[in-house]
Amino acid sequence: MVVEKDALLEMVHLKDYRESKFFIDKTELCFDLGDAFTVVTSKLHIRRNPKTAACMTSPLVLDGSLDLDLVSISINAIPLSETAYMVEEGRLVILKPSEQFVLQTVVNIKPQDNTALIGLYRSREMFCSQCEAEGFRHITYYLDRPDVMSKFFTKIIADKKKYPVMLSNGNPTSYVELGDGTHSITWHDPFPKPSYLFALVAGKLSCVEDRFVTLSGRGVLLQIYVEEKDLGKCDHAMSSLKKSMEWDETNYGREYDLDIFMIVAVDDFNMGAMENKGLNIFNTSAVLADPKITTDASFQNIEAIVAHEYFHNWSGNRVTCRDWFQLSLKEGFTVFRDAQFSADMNSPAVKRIQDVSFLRAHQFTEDAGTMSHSVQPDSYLEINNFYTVTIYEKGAEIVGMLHTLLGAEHFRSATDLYFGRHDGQAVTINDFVRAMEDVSGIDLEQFMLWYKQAGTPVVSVTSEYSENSQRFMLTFQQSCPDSPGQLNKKPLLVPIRLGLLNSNGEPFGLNAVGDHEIIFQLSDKKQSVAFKNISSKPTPALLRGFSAPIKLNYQYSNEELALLAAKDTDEFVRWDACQQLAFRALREPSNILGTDTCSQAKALLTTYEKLLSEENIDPALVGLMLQLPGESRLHDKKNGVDPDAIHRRRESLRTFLAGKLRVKLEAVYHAHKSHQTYKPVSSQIGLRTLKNAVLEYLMYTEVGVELAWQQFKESDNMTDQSFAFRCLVDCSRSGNYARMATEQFECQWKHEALAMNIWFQIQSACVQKNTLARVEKLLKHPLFNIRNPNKVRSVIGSFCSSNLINFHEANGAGYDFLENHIKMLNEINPQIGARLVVPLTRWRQYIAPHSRLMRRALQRLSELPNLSKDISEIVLKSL
Ligand code: B3K
Ligand code: ZN
Repeated sequence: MVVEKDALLEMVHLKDYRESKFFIDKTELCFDLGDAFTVVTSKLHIRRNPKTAACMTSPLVLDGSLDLDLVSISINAIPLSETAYMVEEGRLVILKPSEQFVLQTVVNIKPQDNTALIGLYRSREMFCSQCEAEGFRHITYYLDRPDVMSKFFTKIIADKKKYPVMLSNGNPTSYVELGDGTHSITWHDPFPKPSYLFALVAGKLSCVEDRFVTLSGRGVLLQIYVEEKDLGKCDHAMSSLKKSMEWDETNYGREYDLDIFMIVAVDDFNMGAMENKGLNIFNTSAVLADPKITTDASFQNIEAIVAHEYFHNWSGNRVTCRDWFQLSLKEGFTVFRDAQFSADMNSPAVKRIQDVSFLRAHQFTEDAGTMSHSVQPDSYLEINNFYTVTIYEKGAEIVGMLHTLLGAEHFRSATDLYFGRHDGQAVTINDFVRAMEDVSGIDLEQFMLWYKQAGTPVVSVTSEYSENSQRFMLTFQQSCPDSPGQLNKKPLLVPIRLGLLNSNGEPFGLNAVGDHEIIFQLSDKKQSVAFKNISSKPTPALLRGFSAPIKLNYQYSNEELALLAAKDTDEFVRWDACQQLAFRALREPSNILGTDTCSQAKALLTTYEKLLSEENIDPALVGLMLQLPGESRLHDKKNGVDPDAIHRRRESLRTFLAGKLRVKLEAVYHAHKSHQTYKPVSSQIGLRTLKNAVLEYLMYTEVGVELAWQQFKESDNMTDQSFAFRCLVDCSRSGNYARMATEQFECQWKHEALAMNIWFQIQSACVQKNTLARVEKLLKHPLFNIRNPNKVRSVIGSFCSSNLINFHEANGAGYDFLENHIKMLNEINPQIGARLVVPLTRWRQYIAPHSRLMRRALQRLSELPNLSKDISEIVLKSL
C-alpha cells in the first residue's frame, strides 16, 4: 500500500484518542432559513472537563469547515476581540478560554449550494440535514465528536408559506407567528446527544399519523412526513414502525422515550436513512411503498431499515459511541437486531440465506481487497469511507457469534446489563463485550480478536472414519490471509454448528445424551473432535446457520453435497450445498456441456431435478437454490480473472440446465402463478421468488420471451413486472419485445421517481452488447440528475458494479467512463464518488489488458488536483 505523505499526515488513529478537554452542557441554536443564505446562531454553554484540568491553559478548538462564514462571535455576551480567537483551516480557536462560559457565534451558510448532501442542504423544495459522521461542523462551530453530548434547544425561523412544516429533535415547545410572513418554532430534546444525531427539516410536507402505546402505557405520536403526492405510500413504513416498537419491547425490553417519533422522506440522500434522535430522515426509496411501484425486495428492505433506524434509539442514541473507531458498536449490533426482527417477521431461513449471500458477495470481497479493515479499525483518513459491509455486516456476524456462544438467555441479560450500565454514555466495543463476559462468566479475550483482525478466516476440515471402532473424527485447521498492515494473524474462537447424517439423511446422535447437533468451539490453529458409535461413514453438515463468518473447505463428494441439498435439517446447509455443486459446474469447460464428460454439471442437474419435484418444501428456498452464484462471486479470486470467460461459462451452464429442465420448469412456472391480491407477505413472496427464478431459466429456451412478455403486460405488481422487464432486456432473442417493454415501462411510470430508478437500473445492467452507449444515452434522459444519489446509483453504479461483462469490456471504455464520472462526482458529491470508484480498485485480480487499463484510470484519478479525502483514500490505498 502506498499512501502519499500528505494524506498520511491527516490519518486519524485510534491510539491517539483523548477525552475532550471541554464539554458543552447546553446547545441553543437558531436557524433563520433564507433563500440567499441561512443564518445560524449558536449559543454553547461550555465547561472545562475537570479530568483534563492539567491543561488549564489549552485553547478551545472547535470543529468547523470552509463553508462557514463567521459573522460575529462573543463570550458571555461580550464581543470577542480579534486577538482572542483564530479561524484556521475551517476550525475556530478560542485562545484563552475560562473555566465555564457561554460562546455565541453567528455564521452564514448556503444550503442551496451544498451538493455533497452533508450538513444542512436542500432537497427539491425542502431543507434537510445529514450530520453523521462529521456533518454538524458544516452547520456551525462545535465539538463535533460523539463523546461530547449536549442538551439541544433548536429554534427555526422561515417563510410560513414555503416552509409550513419545521422540525427538529425532541418535542416542540413554542410556536410564534412573526407577522412578516415568517414563523418560528422551538424544539427541545431532553436527552443529551452528540451533534451527529442533530436534525432539521423544513418544507411543504404532509404527514400520516398513528399512535403507539408503550409497554408502560405511555402514548407516542408517530408521524411520517412526505410530499403530498406520496401520502398514499406510507402505510407499509408505518406498520413496520409499529411492529419494530413492539418487537424491541418484547425482545430487548426497550421502550421508546419521547412523546413523538417522526420520519421524513427526502429525495436526495446519500444512503438509506439516518437515526437522528426522534426525527429519522429517510431516503424516499427506504420509506415509500406501493405494490405497483415497489418490489418484494424493497418492501422487505423498507421494513428492515425502518426497524434498524428505530432500534438505534437504544443501540446508538441512548448508548452511543465514544469515537468513530467504535462505529460497529452501534452498527454491527443494530444490524444484528434488525436481522433478528426481519427473521421473526418473515422466513428466518430465507433471511439467513440472503444475509450470507450478501456477506460473501460484498464483505468477503472487501476483505480480500485493498480497503480491507478490521471491524474496529486502527486508523482512517475519511470516516465516511468506513460505513462499510465490514463494520455493518461482519460486525453483525460477530454479535451473532456472541449470541451463539452465550445462548439466547444470557445474551438478553447481557444486553440488559449493557443498556442499563451505559445509558446516556458514549462507550466502546470493549464495554459491550465486557457486559457479555460479566453475565456469562465466559472469558472473551480471544474472541475480541474478531474485532481487531481483518480478513476472512479460512477453516479447512478433514475427516477420518474407522468402521472397526465406529469412530468418526473431524480435524479443523484455521488460518487467515494477511491484510494491509496485518501479518501473521492469531487463531480466533470460531463457533461451528454441526451435525452428522447417515446415507439416508438421518441424523446420528453425537454424544452421550444423543444430541443431533453440537457447537464445536475451534480455538486452536488445529483441533480435532471425535464422535463414537457412528455405525456408517457419515456426511458432516458443517457450519449450520453459517455460525461464523468464515470460508469453510471440506472435500465433499458430489453425492454428499446432493444428500445435504436434499436432506439436511438446516436450510442454509441445503442452499450452500447447491452453491458448491454450482461452483463445480461453473469451473467445468463449457464446450463439454451436454456431452457425457460434464459430470459436475450433471450432478447439479440431478439435484435440481429432485428439487423441482419435491413437495412440502418452501418455494422460496427452491427459488434461492436454483440461483447460480452471481458473476461477481466468480470474480472473487486473487488473480487471473477473465470476465469474458466467466460470463460465457455461466451463460452456457444456464442454457444447458434450462434445456434439460424445460418441461419441469414450465410446469413449475405455471403452478406458481398467484391469483391472490398482491401482498408483500413471505408466503406470496416465496411463490414469486420461485416463479421468477424459473422464468430466468426459461429465457434460455424458446418459450421464455413469450412468457416474460405476458408477465410484463399482465402483472399487477412491480416485482413481477420489473422481473419480466429485466428478463426481456437481458435476453438476446427478445428483439422488439425488449424495446416495447422499455417504452411501455417509461410511459407508465415516468411520474414515479422510484419506479424510474428501476427502469434506469435494469437498462444499465443489461448484459447485451453496446450497453455503454445506452448508458450514455440514459445519462442525457431528462429524469437523470447527477446530483441525485439514487439516480447515480441506478445508472453509473448499476453499470459499473452489476454489469461486469460490459464494464470490463476489453477496450477499457467502461473504466474510462467510470473515471470521468468520478471526476465529476469529486466536485459534486465526493462521498458517492468514493463508493462508486471501488470496482476499479480490484485491478490486481484481472488478466491483461484489464488490469493495466483499470490501474491507468486509477493513476489518472490520483493525479487530479483537489481530489477529495473520500476518493483519495480509496484510490491511493489501491495503487
Ligand atoms: N447511521 C447512518 C449512517 C450514516 C452514514 C454516514 N456516512 C444510518 C444507519 O446506519 O442507520
Ligand atoms: Zn445503522
